[in-house]
Amino acid sequence: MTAQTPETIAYQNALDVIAKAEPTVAACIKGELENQRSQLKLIASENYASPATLLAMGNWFSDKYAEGIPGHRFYAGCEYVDQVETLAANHAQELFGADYAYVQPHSGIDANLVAFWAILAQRVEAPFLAEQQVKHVNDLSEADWATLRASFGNQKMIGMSLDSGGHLTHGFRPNISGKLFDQRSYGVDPATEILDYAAVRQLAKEFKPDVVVAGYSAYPRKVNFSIMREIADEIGATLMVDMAHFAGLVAGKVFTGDFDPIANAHIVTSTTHKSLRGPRGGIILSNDENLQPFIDKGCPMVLGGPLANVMAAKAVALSEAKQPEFSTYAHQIVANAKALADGLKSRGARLVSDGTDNHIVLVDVTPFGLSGRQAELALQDAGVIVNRNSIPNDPNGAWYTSGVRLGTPALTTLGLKEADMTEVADIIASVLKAATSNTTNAGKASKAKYSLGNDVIDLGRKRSADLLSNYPLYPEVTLG
Ligand code: DSN
Repeated sequence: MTAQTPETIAYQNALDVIAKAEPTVAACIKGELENQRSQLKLIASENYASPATLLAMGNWFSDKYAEGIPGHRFYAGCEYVDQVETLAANHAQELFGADYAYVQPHSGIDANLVAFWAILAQRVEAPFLAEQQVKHVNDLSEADWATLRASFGNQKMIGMSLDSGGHLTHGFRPNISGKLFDQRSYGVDPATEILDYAAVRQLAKEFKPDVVVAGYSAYPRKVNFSIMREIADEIGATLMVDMAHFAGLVAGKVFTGDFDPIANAHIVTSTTHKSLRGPRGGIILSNDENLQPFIDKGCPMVLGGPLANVMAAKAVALSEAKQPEFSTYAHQIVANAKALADGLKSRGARLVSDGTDNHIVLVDVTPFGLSGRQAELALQDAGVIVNRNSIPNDPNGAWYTSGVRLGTPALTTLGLKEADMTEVADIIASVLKAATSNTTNAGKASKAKYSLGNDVIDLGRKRSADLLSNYPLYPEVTLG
């Protein structure tokens, strides 16, 4: 009998303990691992964190309240929370070459909210308090407070349009950022589907936003943040970059120089769980010392108490990302995305912008006669997990969409290389070519119903499973 690994012992024992309290939860945790092991994960925003990162989250740090910042808490007994928060921030600063890091945000949305309020506090609140010659908002009269509150709502922002790949938190009406800021969108050139910097500059000059947001969740190209900074500086705006999707490519030194957000923006937000491969959570970086004191006020201004267990896991993951292997990993993510793009193109697919510079490949599925919804479901049948996504000027709207977004961070973590991505492209193309759109009960073309032969489903599943059998997920974990 072979000796059990520490990871197997840790997880097997943890599941036994959980099963004693609530067996269904233990069964679901096991089921999730089996699911993830059996599917080709191409969700661009997902990854597989290391067992060390995952284990750092499951402990008594979760029991501790620690509102405030290290050394300045609203609760006693925070010495170990202070240590892990400071460690995570130090790792983040070193990894990204930033003067300052705030590791408390619970998610990317939270990180963006903290950033927006920090920018508003710096640009609107602080000058108003100085003008009124008071130090604190509680020192303002009711009338002055009403004036300040009204002026918060008069701020303007520009961000990338949703169908060009922007994110809902970049000033769109369904999100709180759209209710907070008057927003206008910039987009891609209709012919090339690549960001049109001249149009961004023109919009900025005409609309005069206070905040220029750059970053994306479904744009398959790199962004020149040096040009975005020039545009922001020309109008006196604050440049905020949301690098949630591509933080791993920044950490791994794929995006450097003009393409490095930290070197160019006033403030940078991110998640920690996407290409960065850490725990689910958010982070903020800044080289602007004027903004840093306001970011520090994120909790309790916007955030609930920091999750010390997740900050501990962030420290583990950021330490992993500082190793040279992480840079190799980040470069392989992009090499794999390019191989996937080439494989799909040579099999007849049309890609938004005709390719990729990052981890994302956005496929226009309309030439296959499908909506994004139909393509997503057909691929799932064959064991390929993707998400449907709008494409520029999408005729099918945000729910059904006309595209599927593919991302390579997770499969690259498993160890897949370019030749494997050609096989992935072939599996995807065979499903998209075989799937057909059905009609609704009223006889109209359906955007949701589709048909896919069992032979195609079975073959797709077999090929996906065969490929994955070469690259097992968490091979150090064997559950009984
Ligand atoms: N959910 C993330 C993504 O899939 O891109 C963004 O919020």
